[in-house]
Amino acid sequence: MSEELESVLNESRIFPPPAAFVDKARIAGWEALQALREEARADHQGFWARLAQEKLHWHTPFSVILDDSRAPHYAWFTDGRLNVSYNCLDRHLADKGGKTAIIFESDEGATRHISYAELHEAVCRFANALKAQGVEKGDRVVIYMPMIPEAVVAMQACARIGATHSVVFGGFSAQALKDRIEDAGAKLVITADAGHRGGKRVELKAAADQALAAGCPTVEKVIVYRRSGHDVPMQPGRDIWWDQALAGQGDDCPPEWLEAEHPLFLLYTSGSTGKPKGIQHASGGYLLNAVTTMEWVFDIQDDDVFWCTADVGWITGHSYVAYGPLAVGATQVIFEGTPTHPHGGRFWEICQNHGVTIFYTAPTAIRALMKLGDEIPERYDLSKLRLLGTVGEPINPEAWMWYYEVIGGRRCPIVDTWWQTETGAHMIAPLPGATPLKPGSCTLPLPGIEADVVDAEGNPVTEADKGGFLVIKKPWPSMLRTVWGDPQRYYDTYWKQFDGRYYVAGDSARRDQDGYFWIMGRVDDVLNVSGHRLGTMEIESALVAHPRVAEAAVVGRPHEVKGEAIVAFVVTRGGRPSGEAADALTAELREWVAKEIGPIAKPDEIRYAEGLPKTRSGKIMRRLLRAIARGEAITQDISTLENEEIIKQLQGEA
Ligand code: 7RM
Repeated sequence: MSEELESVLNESRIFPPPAAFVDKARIAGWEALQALREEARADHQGFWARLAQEKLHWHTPFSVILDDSRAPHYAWFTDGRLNVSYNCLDRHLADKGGKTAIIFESDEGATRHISYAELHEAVCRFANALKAQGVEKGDRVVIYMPMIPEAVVAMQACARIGATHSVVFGGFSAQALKDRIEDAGAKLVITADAGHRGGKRVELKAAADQALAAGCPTVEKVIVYRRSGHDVPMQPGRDIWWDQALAGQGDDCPPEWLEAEHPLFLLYTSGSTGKPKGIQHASGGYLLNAVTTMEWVFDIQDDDVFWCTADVGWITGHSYVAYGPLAVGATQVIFEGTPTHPHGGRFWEICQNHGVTIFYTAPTAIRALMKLGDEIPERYDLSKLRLLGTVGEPINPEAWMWYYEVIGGRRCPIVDTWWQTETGAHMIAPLPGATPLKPGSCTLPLPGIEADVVDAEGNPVTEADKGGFLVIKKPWPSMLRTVWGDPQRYYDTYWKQFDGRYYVAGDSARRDQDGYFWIMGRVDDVLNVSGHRLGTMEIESALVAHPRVAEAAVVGRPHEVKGEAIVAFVVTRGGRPSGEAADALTAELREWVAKEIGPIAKPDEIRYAEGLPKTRSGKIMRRLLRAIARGEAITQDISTLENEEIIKQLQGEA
């Protein structure tokens, strides 16, 4: 059995930065990027200190750059004081008060423009309302809101007064909400009567009531934003309408000057056990990397219209909706709805109508929209777009090319950004005016980020295209600080594997002959077939390159001879095949994969369904698929599953 992960994906196209883009880019050309990397390599701490001084407003300047005395509980800029909300709002007022901060489009299509001055006023008033409800510095506030500007107002208001927020995605169930409220020990919950998504009402207040009825003893108050206007029961003494909470509150709310390490937020993410982990982020370091990546990776400019489609319930909606774009004084679009309601051109219509210049979304959305055909995006004027981005999972080269050609008109670089809830900001990503692109690769680590691929002993994998563990070898400002209330779990999950020396991302990756990083999937997604370790993503990528395949997920199942057998779950274009048609397609796909990758990667079994089980953020639930492939009973929590009915199809029972 070979120790290494073997890479079988072969992608050789290279796209250098277009000259017209380089001309105007913040970091223009390879040499400019290399100069930044060199600066960081020569003096890691000095590099981050320089940027922290230049990019952030400090009320009290820091003298300590990095405190590693409790490593791997690292702390940055420890004796400095700042306020994240001040950095996102107040500091723009003098020259950008009238500039649009948020262009909001509701599910129904109504739009609102909110200037920096208006957003500042709204945040200050709501911060005063929180204080009036008894929220103090250090208290936890859970935010369970639709994707509306008030969600950002609530987050920024917490940041202003030093309350630590924990946003729970509005698509999560009452049970998931309760678990998170209890783990965080929240004093106050901010929610809405309901949300609107894809023409449907999401009953947020009802779910919050259910969560609170089942426990949550620390919650004293619930503030309810009236989004929908339908009747919801309000519990006297506990529940208060958003407007009532604001009544009589002035717009003067001086920011709390907080230590750089003050916990800005907790964000829960699922781990390998059932209990979600409260990923704890700090203030100064987090905001610094939100800003540097807005500048480096998104090349943000004063006249850009930036649109990150992520919900604020995910880390992407924290760093690239609620904080990053505001910290750099940008104009951004916030959209409440879904990509295909009321029609499959909704995203492209929004890009056209609001003049979006930078568009950032997930591969799952790109593939879903690609499936609808080129005629739809071709109906819209997408000529203002200048930069595209992806995040969340590896993008298969076929989807990359479609995004590049049909959406970007071969004019827009694509930034494939690898990062995690835990990393706070982009870690491995191109700079669009400097880095030549390869479809499917997130390219190279950002300046100041010491990423590497190592073997089981922690030694760098030096051979090209050999896989290994993706690690980060030096602390960086926006790294998670701990798992809330569970420092042991922080150590065990992220540091133990290499005795505290490296941050372990839990992804496998390889580097090609140019040093480019190719993410192969989560470490537990790696298959070992006859001694060959294969990334599931590479087989999936081969499958989706077949014209009949819309989506594919591949998992392993124990096999007596081969170690693992390959089971593929496939969604086809144009209806789910059955009987002889399914058998014929299976034979064809097996040959196809053999041709694309090699006979070793041929799926042993292919099951067809109308969809794949995904979390609400669009990630395929691989542990669930593994259980299904093995014919095991399903023990994992499927309450957050978007589409429960397809389970039967995948089990072969429907
Ligand atoms: C931002 C986010 C993190 C996991 C990560 C990877 C996968 C994210 C990419 C990617 C390949 C990418 N945070 N992932 N980005 N894989 N290419 N560009 O998604 O905490 O929710 O997920 O997502 O496995 O470890 S997250």
